[in-house]
Parts: sequence; structure tokens; C-alpha cells
Amino acid sequence: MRTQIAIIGAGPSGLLLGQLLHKAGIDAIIVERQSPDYVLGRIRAGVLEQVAIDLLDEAGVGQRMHSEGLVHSGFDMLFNNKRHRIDLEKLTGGKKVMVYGQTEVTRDLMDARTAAGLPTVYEAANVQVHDFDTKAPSVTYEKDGLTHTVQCDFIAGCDGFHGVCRASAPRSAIKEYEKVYPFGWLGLLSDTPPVHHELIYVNHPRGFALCSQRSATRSRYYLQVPLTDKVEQWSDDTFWSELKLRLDPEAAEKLVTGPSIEKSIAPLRSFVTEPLRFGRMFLAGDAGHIVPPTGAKGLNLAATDVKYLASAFAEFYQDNTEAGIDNYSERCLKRIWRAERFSWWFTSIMHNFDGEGAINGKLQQAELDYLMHSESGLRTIAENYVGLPLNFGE
Ligand code: RFL
Ligand code: PHB
Repeated sequence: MRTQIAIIGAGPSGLLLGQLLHKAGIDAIIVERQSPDYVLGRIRAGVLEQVAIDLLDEAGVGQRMHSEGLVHSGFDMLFNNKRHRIDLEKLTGGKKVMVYGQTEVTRDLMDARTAAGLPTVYEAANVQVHDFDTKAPSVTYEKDGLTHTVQCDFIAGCDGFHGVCRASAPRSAIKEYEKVYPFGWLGLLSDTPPVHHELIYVNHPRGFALCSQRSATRSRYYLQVPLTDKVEQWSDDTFWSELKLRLDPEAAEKLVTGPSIEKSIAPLRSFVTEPLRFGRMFLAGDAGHIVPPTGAKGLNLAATDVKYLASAFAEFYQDNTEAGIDNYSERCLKRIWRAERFSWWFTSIMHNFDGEGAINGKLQQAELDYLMHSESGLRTIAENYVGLPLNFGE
């Protein structure tokens, strides 16, 4: 098989890249190791920034998002038993975010790909990338007992944190920056009405909590838990009781509980790979960086990486220039580090860091109290949360 771009991974990065390339008239094949149902079964992100919304529109898959997504113009921060609203719209001159699940984004992209008859190989085993330091890279994989080879011009590594692309980059050419947090998030999805019409981020002495949602009838809640906890230890009842303990009395009273549809624990990590380009192989999305989910930035960053990569390929094929390709890593990393900083900071002030002594909690309360009473403090939170403009700092 021969294509222009071999994309590894059919998560949101790979699928969105495929769609943008298709719009630009560039051929691509996606090779994914899981089945479509497995990919759709991963419950992850919920909040889209305007930049990601615009990109999904540009890719021609924004229709359902606009009809079913929930536009939010603010969110609450709860600490010291009191809720404070961050008025995103007012603080940013009119910007908002969209609550629309990653599962739905993925489904819309998959449907568009199928409708356009674009090739995706699911359940590809032993995917390997070759010769990306030459002008003739290739990808091999096993399926139905046969080894297949895809010859291509470029490889796009959209294969997430545990993928094969970053792992195949020469160790001498790569630098990795990593911080692993001493706790995880236990998430629960339920068909119950959300406790509040906007999200509530909670700093509580028992640990962080987040009240999020997918629709007027579907809620997504998270609890900070020790890394050693197993999901089996958490019955639905235990989850709901613990969540109530971390909420203010009004929210605790209003909370509607019900059976979970999904429950899982995710570790929290800040991670960046430099560079994001190795010859003719490029990393995009979680393959190149991870943010802790507190700032809701992971999927949004993946979308901007992919935008930059799609434009770089379009320039290469249409304008015969390698400038975009040469600039890809540096351009992405600027934006990535800004989002890393915000996600790390938001995580640091909202979680319980037991090991750091009682003074840490007191300092957090003082910082939060300061921010809530400072126009510039509130603005800083708001402008980062809605996402910095694509040309920020240029
Ligand atoms: P993905 O989604 O991990 O997809 C990678 C795909 O590559 C496949 N793959 C391979 N395929 C072939 N060969 C191999 N060797 C392969 N190895 C892996 C995998 O099967 C998979 O299908 O990465 P991608 O596409 O870069 O997308 C990134 C996002 O998934 C991620 O950043 C977000 O989910 C992060 N995130 C959030 N981001 C937001 O913008 N807003 C949020 O509100 C938000 N909330 C979250 C989150 C992530 C969370 N978890 C579980 C860490 C909440 C949580 C709890
Ligand atoms: C979610 O709805 O899954 C979600 C929302 C906001 C975050 C993280 C996750 O910061």
C-alpha cells in the first residue's frame, strides 16, 4: 500500500488530522491497534475551547456538536465551603467553552471518515514505524495473520502516551520532561441530571472534586483518590457519599445519585517531549505531551497540534515548501508549554497535597481567596481556561 501520510492512532488527533488532510486533498491511511468500539468506549475529555470548536467546523464535523453541545459561559470554584463563579464570558470579552464529550467528537469524526470512504485499519497488531530518517518511511502491521506494509511520505504519530512512535524515536534525539502527581482521578459517569448547570471545581481538605456533565440528563463526576486505590474499592454508594462530603451544603442536598455507567481511575501527569519531529515522523496530541486534566486542555492541545501539522503538510504539497514542517515542533511547543503551565498550576492549587504539610492547604486557601478578589487574578484564570488565542505572543 502507498499513501502520502501514514497516521498511527485513531483517537481524536489521528481522526481530526485525517479529516483536515482529506479537506486539503492529501491522502492518508490511519492504522489503529484497537477496535472502533474500544476507542469509543474510552470516557475522557468534556470541555472544548473555541479553537477546537472552530477546527471541528473546519473539518466539517461540527454539526452535531452545535446542536447537542452545551455552551458554558462560566464555571464555579468551591473552596472553604463557598462557591465563586468565574464569569468566562465577562472576563474574556465574550469567550465561552463547549461541553461536548470526547466520545461524541470521536464518533462524529469516525462517521465523517466512513462517509467519505477514507481508509482506517482497526485492530492492527505489532505496528512499527521504519526509515523515518529517510525520504521513504514506511509502517508495518499485522492483521489476519499477514504482515502489511504502508509506504508513505510522512508518518504522523497520533498514538497517545503509550504509542509506538515516540518510543521509536532515537533516545539521543529526544528529551522528556515529566512530573507524576501523587494521586489520581476517579471518574464516574451516570444518567442523572447534573448537580449544577455549570461545572464546579472543588478544593476540599478531603481532596479535589469536579462536577461535570455531558447533557441535561448525563453527569460526569471526579474525585481525587490515592494512586494506590483500585476502582473495585469504590462502590457507587461510596463514591456518592464521598462526593457529598466534598460539596457545599446546597450542592450536596441537590445532588441526584444513580447507578454508574462507567467508573475508572486515571493517573495525573505533566509530560512534554522535545522535539516533536524526528526526520519524517511527527508527534501530535498525547503522543507528545500530557497535561493533568484539571485545566481541560489535553484534547484542545491535540487539536491545535493537528491544525499546525495539517497546514504544514498542505504547504509541503501545495506550495512546495518545507517551512511549515521545519517550524512544526517549535510552534506547537510554545503553545504546549503555556497549557502545561496552566494545567500544573490549576492542579497545584486545587488538590490536596497531603505530604506537603498543613501549610500547603493554608497557602492554597490564601491564593484562592486572593484570586477571587482580584480582577486580574480572575481574568488570568478565565483567559487560560477558555484557551489562549492561536497567535498569542506572536
Ligand atoms: P488518544 O486519545 O490516547 O488516542 C491515541 C490512539 O492511538 C492508539 N494507539 C495505537 N495505534 C496503533 N499502534 C499503536 N502502537 C498504538 N498505540 C496507541 C490508541 O489505541 C488510541 O486510539 O490520544 P489523542 O488522539 O492524542 O487524544 C488526546 C486526548 O485523548 C486527551 O488529551 C484528552 O482526553 C485529555 N483530557 C481532556 N482534554 C481536554 O481537552 N478537555 C478535558 O475536559 C479533558 N478531560 C482528559 C480529561 C483525559 C482524562 N484521562 C482519562 C487522562 C479527563 C480525563 C479523566
Ligand atoms: C470532563 O467532563 O470529563 C472534564 C471536564 C473538565 C475537566 C476535566 C474533565 O477539567
